[in-house]
Amino acid sequence: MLTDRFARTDESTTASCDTKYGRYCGGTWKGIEKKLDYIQGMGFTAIWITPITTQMEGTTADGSAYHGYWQQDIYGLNSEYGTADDLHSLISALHDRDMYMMVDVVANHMGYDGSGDSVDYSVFDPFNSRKYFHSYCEVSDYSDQTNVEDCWLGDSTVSLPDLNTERNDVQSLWYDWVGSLVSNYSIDGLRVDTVRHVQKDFWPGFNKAAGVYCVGEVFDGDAGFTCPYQEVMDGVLNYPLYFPLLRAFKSTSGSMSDLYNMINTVKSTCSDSTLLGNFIENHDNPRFASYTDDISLAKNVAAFTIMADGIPIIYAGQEQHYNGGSDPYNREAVWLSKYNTDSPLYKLIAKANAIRSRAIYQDGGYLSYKNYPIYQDQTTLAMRKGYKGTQTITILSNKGADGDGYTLYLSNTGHEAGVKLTEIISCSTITVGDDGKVPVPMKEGLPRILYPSSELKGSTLCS
Ligand code: ABC
Ligand code: CA
Repeated sequence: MLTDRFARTDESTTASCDTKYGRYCGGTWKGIEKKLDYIQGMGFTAIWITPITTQMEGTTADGSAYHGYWQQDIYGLNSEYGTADDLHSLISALHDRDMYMMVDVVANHMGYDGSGDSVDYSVFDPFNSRKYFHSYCEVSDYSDQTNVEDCWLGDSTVSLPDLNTERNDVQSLWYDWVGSLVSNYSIDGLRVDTVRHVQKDFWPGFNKAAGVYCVGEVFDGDAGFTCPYQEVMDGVLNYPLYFPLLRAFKSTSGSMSDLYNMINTVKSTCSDSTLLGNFIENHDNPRFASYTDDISLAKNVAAFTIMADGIPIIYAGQEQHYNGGSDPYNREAVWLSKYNTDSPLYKLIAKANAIRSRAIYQDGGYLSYKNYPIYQDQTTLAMRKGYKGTQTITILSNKGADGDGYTLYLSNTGHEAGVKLTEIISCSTITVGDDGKVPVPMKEGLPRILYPSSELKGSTLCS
């Protein structure tokens, strides 16, 4: 979630928030704490919040620092979100529920109200001198890694002074900082910003000093480029899968084979696909529903995100089928949905998370078992995750809500003839045929998730 956009201390569900202005809308850590039931009700066990550090103040033509990526003082907190006590209180509340806190952190840059050649470095704490930074140039060529690492993000309105992360003093400051941050607040994991903009050899020390799971942002769809970052950090956001996933489901004519192939490519190229962060939405890309308002397509991408290898990430507002386009329009206030727990995607996500949790509960090896596609046709992709007897079989369709009803006879599920399976989305029971094929009832382009009925005994799922 973006902290500023999730929930307010006053629990207002009407406070206005016009995304186009790029200003603070009033979300806080206290607000989040009050809405943990809403998050936990979908089956989530962790939240990822915006960077917490003190930001550049004021409003510019690029808006203000409501998103948290324009820090100036890394030892202070962003008072717009609350106090240190509020943050501690939120984290304790999470831990009391056996949930985790993941905080977003930025080591690549600071933020400055002005162009790169006009920076007053004394405003930064601790990097209060020009010597800590790379000399000014703008990132302009993503095919040139030196340019990407040494030049600056941002623009001439708000520049993002790029730290000289090769310097030993900069490295020690960051490593000490991240270690203290994690221990002072009992943080459980980090989302690390702009990882591709810092030289690789900076990251192992950072990850080690953090001492918790780190998932890095390497915004690139090429597995050959992105996966190697998993050698220097626990995990990366699954941008390689994001693009084919979007293409497969953003219309009823998307390519399933690109997605099929990418599942295998990521698995063979990244060192561990089960530690990647899967998503179809985030605060940098247009909402899924900005491409199509088809609810079945949205259900399929959500189901895929949760049932594939890796850590499922749902961007707050996705469960309400928000449809904002590019930044800043994709940053709608979640409170305006009134936190509707009856929305179709809220319920779908809750179900998919529930069966995933059940599969983990029934088999401790479920999460590390590597998912693989078992079937594809023009509109369908099926995949298996989990050892024989406790595997989930997920069948995805891009036929859309107008899709016809039919039976898909599915092979290669790993199930023997006669075994009874529960289809979790419709709560129907299916028996594996004598030929070993599973007759899957397809309808309205809905996703299907199959799990052995015997393994659901004692669970409330579909009972
Ligand atoms: C915003 C708008 C700007 C506007 C400005 C005033 O406000 O985006 O248009 O001019 C923060 C804020 C943003 C703000 C920026 C800049 O700061 O959230 O609202 O911009 O001031 C992270 C965060 C992101 C954050 C920053 C900066 C970094 O998630 O929220 O932004 O701390 C690059 C970076 C990536 C960054 C992302 C926004 O930009 O690498 O770290 N995200 C290519 C490049 C990518 C690049 C991407 C977008 O374009 O390879 O590295 O990301 O510019 C695929 C390819 C990809 C390719 C895509 C487009 O196509 O495989 O490689 O990505 O096919
Ligand atoms: Ca850099």
